[in-house]
Amino acid sequence: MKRKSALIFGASGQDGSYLAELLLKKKYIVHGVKRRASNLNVSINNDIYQNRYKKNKNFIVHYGDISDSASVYKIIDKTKPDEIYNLAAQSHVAFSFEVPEYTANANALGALRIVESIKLHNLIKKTKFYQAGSSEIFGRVQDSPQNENTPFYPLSPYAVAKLYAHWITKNYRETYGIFGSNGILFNHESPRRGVTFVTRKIISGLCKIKEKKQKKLYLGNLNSKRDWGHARDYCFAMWKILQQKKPDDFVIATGIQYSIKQFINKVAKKLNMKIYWKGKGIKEKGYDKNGNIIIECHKNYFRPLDVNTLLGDSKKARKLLKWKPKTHIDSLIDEMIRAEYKYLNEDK
Ligand code: G4F
Repeated sequence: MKRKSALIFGASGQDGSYLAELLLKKKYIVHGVKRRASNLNVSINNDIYQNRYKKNKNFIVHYGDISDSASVYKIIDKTKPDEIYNLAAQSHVAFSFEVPEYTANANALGALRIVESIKLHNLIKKTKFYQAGSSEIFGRVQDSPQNENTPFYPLSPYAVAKLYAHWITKNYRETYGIFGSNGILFNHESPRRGVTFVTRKIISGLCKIKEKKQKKLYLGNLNSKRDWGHARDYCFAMWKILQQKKPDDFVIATGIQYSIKQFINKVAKKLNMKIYWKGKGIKEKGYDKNGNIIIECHKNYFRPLDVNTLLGDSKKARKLLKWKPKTHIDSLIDEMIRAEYKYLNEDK
């Protein structure tokens, strides 16, 4: 039987690495698009990339950039894959306020470049397309929990761009019959998460404070609530979405939410650190048992506009995809703490 082939834009990120592993296990030929970087020490995912795939002849690296039309068209024409996953994005919501145009180019027009290229290369009957959507599009939530029918209300340049990508995928599906599906994914974390995202930042910070390698952790809004799952489970959902007979849109979430402060308390408990909270708003501080301030809020980490609460209802995915999250938040935190200690020891 002929092997299936998949093309992943954003293959060296957290999700790209889990998805590539899954597809290789399923015997796909995997084409991964990666941006060329002058700095070789880019991220831990780069190591995953170098070490795990280097010798795998079923993983083929293509250098390109989602913000460059010619490279997108060229790679799609060259590979003519059965499945395309668009995971490439400027993925940091706070940073999108600093670089709104770049964010729109990568996150909104990136999706357009792919669907247009599927159309231009006559791949509509062959290639299925997965667009990585985000729960950020619910923004100022109009209903709770959020499902596929909840009205959108994006609150950042990131979310506005992701909403364009969502609609252009739907538009090409309805206009040209492209098999284009959106996964509306709620927050998903793992040891491969970048250190600027709040879960990894908290785990990394508290481990270092415990090991006396850092004195304080500075954060922003401690009261926003998120629905956190494991990236590995969510990548499995991406694949399932493309195995359906018809293209469709799916919310992928756990259905449980915690505030940033509750997440900190959970991590601290696992590290046998008790945190005593005092103050309110930006003045709220976390103290250790000796009265030292170990957590403080800093205005630099507050967003001009934040999404205060996100809680997903993934009933549709559970029913039609027969998908459900496998990893409980406690196991996710345990895995992230174990990995953090590994990184700390390697640093030594
Ligand atoms: O970890 P975050 O930066 O994730 P955010 O903004 O929810 O976005 C992530 O999930 C989305 C899915 O819904 C993805 F689309 C997106 O690409 C990304 O993966 O922040 C989570 C919350 C926010 O409310 C933020 O204000 O944590 C709050 N927070 C408080 N202190 C902080 C910090 N966030 C960061 N990054 N750094 C802080 O110091």
